[in-house]
Amino acid sequence: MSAQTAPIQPVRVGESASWTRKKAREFYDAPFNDLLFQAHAVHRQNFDPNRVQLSRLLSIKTGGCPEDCGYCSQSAHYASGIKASKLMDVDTVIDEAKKARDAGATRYCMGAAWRGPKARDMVAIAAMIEGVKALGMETCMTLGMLDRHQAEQLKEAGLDYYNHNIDTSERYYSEIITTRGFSDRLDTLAHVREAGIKVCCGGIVGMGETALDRIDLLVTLANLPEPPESVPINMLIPIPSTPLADADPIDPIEFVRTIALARIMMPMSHVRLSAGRTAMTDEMQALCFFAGTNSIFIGDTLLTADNPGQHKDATLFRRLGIKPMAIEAAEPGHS
Ligand code: SAM
Ligand code: DTB
Ligand code: SF4
Repeated sequence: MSAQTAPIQPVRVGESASWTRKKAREFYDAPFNDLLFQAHAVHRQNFDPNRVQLSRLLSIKTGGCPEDCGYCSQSAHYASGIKASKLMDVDTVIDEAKKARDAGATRYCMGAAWRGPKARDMVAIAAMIEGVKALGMETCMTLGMLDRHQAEQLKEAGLDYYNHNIDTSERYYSEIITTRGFSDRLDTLAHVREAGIKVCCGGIVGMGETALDRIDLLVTLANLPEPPESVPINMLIPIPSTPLADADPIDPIEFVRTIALARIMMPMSHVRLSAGRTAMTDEMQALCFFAGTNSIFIGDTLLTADNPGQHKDATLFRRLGIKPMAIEAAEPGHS
């Protein structure tokens, strides 16, 4: 650590004390090298720094969503040009999952553009979970809000992870989404946790939020009764015709600071470099891996937007000496 700068308190691994905004801000605002040094040290104590978990996404029900999330191509409130479709049939989903497994993904994440699932959808959803698990993959679903019973149904079908993002700080949330509140998100997260499903929860940066909003997003996540096992950090993919189409891109250094802070505050969680990698240089992604990110989506599409694709990622991994992580090593707390 530089002798000229005030030392930042080292983080004890596994520390479960609650995080304050002030403490988080000290890390976020520290000289970049100090922040990265600390984040990387925490990362190495908990994970193999040269292994990255690979997930693959599929949109099982696209577009026509009644919610008004200002970043989303799938909201019916904006004319983004995405055609609405019905829920995909179970066999197609399983065939796609097989392709993802053969391309190296160990977790299959299925997303639906719903406010929440309807009772009539649950049979097909359960069959998708069972079918994908039978391929030897971990399963993740993101279907919008869940009540207690729906969370239990997903658990019974064998679901490993549920993705439900809080997206930003509580303060900024209502500027991005008006059709549901921040507390609705927390309620669903509690139902998922109580049902015994692992939590995947993160946010989006680059939506015009302040550094303090990014810090508060991470403080909320780290202070959940149990931090999420998986923390996706998305960089906004600006979608034409949505309210955030012209948002100013985030400074890459601020983005890396956000990743580093997530790693320090949630030392045992997988931090996923999620949406937005097509707009990142290899050097920016390399810094993110150094700062502690250790999960990505592979394949050339996310839900509706582009992702770097197999060739680009294979080249990046080769350049950095990074290898895919096996399922057992992806178990929370494994090092
Ligand atoms: N409808 C469900 C929900 O909102 O929970 C699941 C699907 S939703 C598309 C999953 C997450 O993708 C959102 O919470 C958001 O964090 C992220 N996302 C959506 N559009 C994005 C975009 N244009 N750029 C970056 N992240 C995005
Ligand atoms: C998450 O945090 N990011 C993924 C996943 N969870 C479901 C979704 C990214 C979506 C990017 C925009 C799109 O493909 O439409
Ligand atoms: Fe619907 Fe999810 Fe998109 Fe919001 S983020 S509009 S809930 S699909």
